[in-house]
Amino acid sequence: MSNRNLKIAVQKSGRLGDATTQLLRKCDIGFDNGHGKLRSLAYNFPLEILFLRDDDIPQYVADGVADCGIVGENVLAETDSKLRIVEKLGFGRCRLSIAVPRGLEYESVLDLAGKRIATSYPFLLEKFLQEQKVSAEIHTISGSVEIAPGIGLSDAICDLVSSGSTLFTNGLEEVETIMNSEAALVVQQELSETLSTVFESLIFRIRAVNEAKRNKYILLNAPNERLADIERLLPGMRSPTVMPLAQSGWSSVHSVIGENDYWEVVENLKAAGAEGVLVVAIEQMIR
Ligand code: PRT
Ligand code: ZN
Repeated sequence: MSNRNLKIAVQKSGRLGDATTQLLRKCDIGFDNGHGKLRSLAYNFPLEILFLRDDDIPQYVADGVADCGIVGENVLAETDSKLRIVEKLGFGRCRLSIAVPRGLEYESVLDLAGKRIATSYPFLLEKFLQEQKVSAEIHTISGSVEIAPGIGLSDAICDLVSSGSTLFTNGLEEVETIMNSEAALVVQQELSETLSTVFESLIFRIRAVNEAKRNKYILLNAPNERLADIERLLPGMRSPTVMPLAQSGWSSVHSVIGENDYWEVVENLKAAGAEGVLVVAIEQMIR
């Protein structure tokens, strides 16, 4: 038991499937995920990947069939899962919302009283309505929730929304947000010492990949007399690297900048005399 591989449950296909595979590959974990495969053993990391339906992932991890998993927070919340979220992964972002036919008069959540609401998220909807002290009729359906009002099955819906185009196409309007969600890495409470070590290495890699996504590597040329200003704009991981160019009086400056203030920093660098600015994506970043 103690020498077995770490088992991770991931979505077989669907909205989280590709991003999850990409994340593991960026972590330099190589595996074959050909169609129809239920499990796959990584070639170069002690990891076994189980491909499942997303709804089943929390239970499989809780039962110990898998040691950890990657699943949407919405699924964890709907199944009232007690699994520990170790890391939010920044993909599969969406929100669970209530929507009503566009043009319907809607002032507040109290307008839902006595209404029929179709959803695949009865647990979270019920909890929300209770918190809001609103009594409504919940119709649980497993898919195509957005068509329910149009065919007269319900007065409102409660479903996941990302771009909002499904609601728009079906003449619906978002009126309440119950929760925001993204994909998360979850783990069983108790892992053996060996499996914990492997899991820690996996988190280390995932964090390095995600940190890299939030940053860019920047290279530029600057006249030496402007270096002080430019260095102030580029704190980097510790401080920027400054190297002389072949042309005297000029230096090459290398550093890392965060994606949030990226454009502002680049504009300020240009104003401070930077030339020949190159920006490169980072594969992995360990602080
Ligand atoms: O087969 P399996 O059971 O594994 O997959 P599934 O069909 O149940 O799930 P899937 O692949 O559709 O979604 C997997 C996970 O992706 C969800 O649990 C969420 O965590 C996440 N996610 C992110 C979404 C969306 N965005 C999303 N937009 N899941 C579903 N949708 C649907 C939504 O239900 C609605 O039908 O997309 C439509 C709305 O999208 P927009 O862009 O038009 O607003
Ligand atoms: Zn599902």
